This record gives sequence, C-alpha cells and structure tokens, in this order.
Amino acid sequence: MKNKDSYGHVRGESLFVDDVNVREGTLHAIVFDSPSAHGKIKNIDYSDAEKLDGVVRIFNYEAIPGENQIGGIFPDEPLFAENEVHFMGQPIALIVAKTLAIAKKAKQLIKIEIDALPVITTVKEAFEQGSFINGPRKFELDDVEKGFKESEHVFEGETFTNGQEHLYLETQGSYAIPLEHGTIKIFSSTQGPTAVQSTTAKVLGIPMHKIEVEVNRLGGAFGGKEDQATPWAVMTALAVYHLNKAVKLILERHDDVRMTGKRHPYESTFKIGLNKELKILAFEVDYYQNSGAAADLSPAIAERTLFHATNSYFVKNAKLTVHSCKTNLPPNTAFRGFGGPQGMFVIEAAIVKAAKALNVPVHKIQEANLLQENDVFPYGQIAKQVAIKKSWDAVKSTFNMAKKTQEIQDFNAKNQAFKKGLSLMPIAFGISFTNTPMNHARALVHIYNDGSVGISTGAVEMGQSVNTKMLQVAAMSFGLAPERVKIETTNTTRIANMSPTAASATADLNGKALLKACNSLKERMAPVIMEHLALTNSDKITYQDNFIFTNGTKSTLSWEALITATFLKRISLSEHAHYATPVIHFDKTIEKGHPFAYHVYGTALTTVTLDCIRGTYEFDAVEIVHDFGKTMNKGIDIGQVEGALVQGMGWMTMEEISYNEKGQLLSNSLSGYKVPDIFSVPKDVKVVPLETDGSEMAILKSKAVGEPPFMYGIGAYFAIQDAMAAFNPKYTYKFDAPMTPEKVLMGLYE
Ligand code: LUZ
Ligand code: MOS
Repeated sequence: MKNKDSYGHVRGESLFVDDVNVREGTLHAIVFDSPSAHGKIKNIDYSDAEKLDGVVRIFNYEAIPGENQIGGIFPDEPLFAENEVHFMGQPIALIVAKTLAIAKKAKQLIKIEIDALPVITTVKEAFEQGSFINGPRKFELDDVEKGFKESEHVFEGETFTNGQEHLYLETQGSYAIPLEHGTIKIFSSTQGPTAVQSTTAKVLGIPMHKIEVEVNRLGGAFGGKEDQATPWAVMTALAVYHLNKAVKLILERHDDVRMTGKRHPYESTFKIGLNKELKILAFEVDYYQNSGAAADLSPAIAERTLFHATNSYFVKNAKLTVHSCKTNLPPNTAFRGFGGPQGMFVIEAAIVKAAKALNVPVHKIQEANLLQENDVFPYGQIAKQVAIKKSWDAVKSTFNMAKKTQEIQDFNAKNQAFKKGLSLMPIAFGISFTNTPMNHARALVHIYNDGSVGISTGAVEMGQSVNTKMLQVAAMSFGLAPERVKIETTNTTRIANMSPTAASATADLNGKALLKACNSLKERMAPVIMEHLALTNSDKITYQDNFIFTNGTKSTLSWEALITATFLKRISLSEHAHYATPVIHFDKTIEKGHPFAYHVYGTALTTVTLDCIRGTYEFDAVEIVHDFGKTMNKGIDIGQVEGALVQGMGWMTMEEISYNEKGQLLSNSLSGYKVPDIFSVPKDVKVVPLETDGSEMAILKSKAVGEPPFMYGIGAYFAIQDAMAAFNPKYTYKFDAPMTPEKVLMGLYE
C-alpha cells in the first residue's frame, strides 16, 4: 500500500499548522530573542514597541501565571529569560500584534542592554571550566585495564562529529485558540502532544485537562520537534490565556535555524586494544557532548551514545564515559539516531586507525568482531536473533565485494586525477525508548454503525507514513478495504499521556495497542457471529474481504451486517486499548538490564569516486542489506532507508554547522549550510531486505525502520578516506566530520 498522504502532498492539499483555518480576529506573534550568547540583562525598553499601532501586547516572564519552566528532563530552561541570557536566540518576550508585519516592526523597536559574560562555545572550554549539564555517565563491561594489558596492539586517537540542522520542511509553529471555561486548544507541529500539553499546563498554572493539543501532521521533524516544538506552543497559549483571542506563531526559516538546537556535536578520545587475531579486547572512550545552554534531552541522548558505543561489535572489556558539556549555544536536541550515530562513528574511527597502523583491510577487523548470538552488550543485554553476520555476508556476496575491490584497485592504478574508495558499514540499533517507562501507547477504535472505522492513536504522522501503517493494521485485522478505515488526528483528548513519536518505536507501540483494540472488538462480536451463523465455537472465524469467513470459507455474514447486528444488541462498538512493551527493564544504579525490545541490523557497502584535482566526490553506489524483519510495507520501509541514508551522508560529508566565538550561528542559511540535494544522492542506491524471522515485539514482525539506516551514512566518511589514501599515501587519517571537499583537498595534498 502506498503512503496515503502522497496524493495530498503532491497536490498541495495536505494540511499543516499554518493551513488551519484561522478564526476571525486571529492575532500574530513573533519572538523577541537574545542578541547575545551570555550576559546579564541590564535593561529592556519595550515602550516604543508597545506604542506602535496594532501591537496588542508584549509578554515576558512577568506575564507567566505558573512556572517559567519548560525543561523536559531537568528544570533548567525558562520559557522566557529573566535576568540572564544563555544563548543567542534565547526567547525573552512574545510580541502579539494585529498583523505579522506589525509584530516584526515592533521587534525592531525594542531596546535591550546586556552586560556581557564570558561565552563558551566548545566542549574543551566547558570541560576546562567545569561547565556541565550533569555528572558524567559511565558504562563498564568486565575489566578494561586487564583487556589493554592482554592486547597485542593498542591505539589511541580522537574524533569530532559536527552538529546537524534538522531542516524539516515545515518550520516550528503553533496556533492556539480559546475555547470555553478557560480551556485552550493548541494546534502544534510537535512530535510530543502530551509534552506540549503538560508543559503548557505547568507554565499557565492550570490542570492538563484544560489544554487540548491537536496534531494533524508535521512537515518533517527528525527529532527537532520532540522537545523543541514546545516553547512556541506554550507562548501562543500564554497569549490566549491573557487575551482570550486566537494567536498564531510560525517561525520563519531564519529564526527557526537560529533559535533552535541541533544534533549534538561530539568530541571524543578513544583507546582500542586488539589481540593477534584482530579481536577487540578493550575499548575505552570519553565522549564530550556539546549540550548547549540547557539540558533539553541531552542526558538521554548521552545515554544512547553509550548504548551504541560498540555498534554491532562484541567488545569484551569496555569503559565508556560521556560528559554532557554546558555551553552557550542553543540547547542541542534529539535528531534521528539520538546520540547513537555519534557513538558509532567513534568505534568505526578506532577500527580504521588500527587497520591503517597494522596495514590490514578495515573490513578484516570489522568482520573479526561482529556480534554473535548470545554475546553481551556493554549494558548487560544478551544479543538474540543477531543478524549482523548474515547481512554482512549477504552484502559481500550480493554486491560482489571481491570483484568491486579488484575493480577499484585497477581503476586507481590507471587513474591519477580520480581515485575510488570503498567502505563497509555494519549497524546494530536498539529499539525502545532507553527510558523504560516511556514504552507504552494507546489506541482508540470506533466502529461506526455504517461499518466505517475511525482510529486514534498516539502516533504523530511526520512524513514517515506511520498513519498508513496504522491503517494497514486495522484494515488487516478487520478484513476491510483501506478506504473503510480513517486515521484521525493525534489529539490529547482522545489519547492521553502519550510518549512522543520518537525512538523509531511509534509504529510498534501504537500498532500493538491498535491491534489489541481490534482484537477486543472481535472478541466482543464473536457471540454475535456464532448466533448469526449457528456456530458452536468461535475458533475458525476470520475477517476477510469485508465478510466473515468460517474455516476459510466465505459466510453469508458481511461486515456491515455484523456491525448492524452488534449495534442492535446494544454492544459497544468502541474500544480503547493500552500496550506496554513486555520484557524490557534497565537498572541505572548498575547500568545493566535489557533496555531494548530488539535490535535492527544491516550492512552498507559504499563506493565513491574522488576528483583529486578539486577535492569533490561522487558516490557511485550505496548497496545495503537491511533487516526489516517481515516488512509490512516494503515501499515505505525502503523509502525510510533511502531517506535516512542520504540524511546520514549529509551529516558525514557536507553539513557543517558553524558558530563564531561569540556564539553566533554563521551557517544560518542554505547558501552557507549545504544539505544533500538530488545531485548528492549516490548514483545507485540498492536496498535488499534480509530474510529474517522478524521480532514478536515488532508490529506484525515488521521491524522499526526510522533511525537505524541513518547510520549507514557513516560509511560515506570512510569510503572517501579510502580514496584519499589511494591518492596520497602520506595522508594521515583524521576523524573530523563532515568530510567536506575543503578537508578532502587539504588531505590530498598534505
Ligand atoms: N527519544 C527519547 C528518543 O526520548 N528516548 C529515546 O530513547 C529516543 N531514542 C531515539 C530517538 N528519540
Ligand atoms: Mo527522535 S531522534 O525524536 O526519534
């Protein structure tokens, strides 16, 4: 089945927050934000702005009736700065006016004086000055010192991976309207409707039931709207609270890019020890995460870095420590992979460093260390249904790695101005929120008495096609054509206490809840069917092609007739079901447990051609064997792999976030911040599903697909390096992503 949104998307009919029909008298808002990255606010003069015709009111922290606090994990982030500012772009006030143009003009009239304080932009400065979000977090497996002692070879090095702008097509935005009895309805472009609801309630000092959050769909999110969609929603609600008028706030691209956090840049130092057989005996890393000016989700992201520090390898002894460094940048946040990619880059770099020093092919070390069944992860979980070697071998044989390697050698021998390179990138990604209590969801199913079905879940559609998957689950369960099923908006009054749509787990969690609801309804209707068809038991009843089947044979009872009969018997045709992932647990006091429902595996083979005169490169192919389990929608899942791959390649090759020492974002537009376009896509992308049993914990055994393939993009970095070394034997391997053409050129001629 095709993504049910694609038709509306290409016709421009799909509705986003900015498309909500506005009420008459709707007011428009714009945020007044800090022009400096760190300082004490000496004085703000709003008087000229307030006098401007059409300005309705300017709200700052003094207008907040509840708590001036939006921190998700720690209460360390005010909605509006009070006496100090901590990053450039930090919200200070909300200007509400009759038109957006007036609000913008008013913003120019606000005068602010700030006494500058020292600005920290790098983790080095933060570390030296003891500026942290929280204490370091450490995972240990066995005895790393002993491991190094037993190692034949020990290598040390450092790595850097830069941040990444989410660049969702739809910018952050919110539209809030007053309802009666002091309730407020918020249309928000958020991955976390409940986060918006609860934070708004806290800031306004009112109960959650007075806030309704409605989400139709998002124009992309990628983690950027897990926590950071909240402030804009709260601001519009605050204005509604005071003015009793509808208020709209949609960030313009420049403001969005400037004011919101990104993927966390990481600097890391590693030490890796191997024995004669190239087995990794010991791995020690310190990860320095640039968290920005507030916690946001940084501690959870740091945690996932530790969970994925050894990627798809078994490492006998490990000591992994992550430091969340507080700097004066906008708080960095969730981004596809959630700290996992940053962790995985480091072990790949360590392996490359070792391979070069030992003069063995990188893939030899990788292969010698791939996870096997029943190996233990550094967090205590025993690896089960491990499909990494299977995907690795499948890539090598399906795409004829031996032949490719030979062709590349031949090409490189014949060509001077162009060189080719290759890399293999295996991945293992754990599925579940690492915070166990977040792994639950609910679904509400109404069968209307004409037989049509309406479904609500806690899943937010953001282009990943989760709605299509939910529709498939219900249609399959009831044996109906997809047209008989409608997916409703995601709304906090129908589904309460949602976890955000995140962690790749949303189709699993909400799909399982939905399946439970459908099954309960079918159980409830079984006696009606038995009576109607004069059956003595319900064992052989199935729902197919709009009819009830018994023993695989179509009966006379249609779906519609069954619904009418059930309705006339006054049996409820609605069900609300709850699902919580079984088995998983994690004990933070010992950093051990079984945090993931299952893992997703796969391997990518990347080949690149480097233009050694220009330093530019073109990817010949990325060939992937990926573990989808039993995919429930091949087209959608392959689309997710392709999109994630290109997004990962962008992070590794061209997306270069840059702040100056004042904490000002320099890469603030698409002329200075390059993202992959259609011409950066590899000439050939092949995605072959690996035949596996799937997981019982995945929806219909169809494994989560959102984040895992992002990390195939890491292969791009190492393929380029491989080609660089073919040109310049003196090239010294550096692990400093992204590998921009500038860096390539420097490396080619160093
Ligand atoms: N968000 C979150 C995530 O809150 N917890 C997670 O474990 C996670 N993992 C991936 C992406 N978002
Ligand atoms: Mo996320 S990085 O919001 O799954």
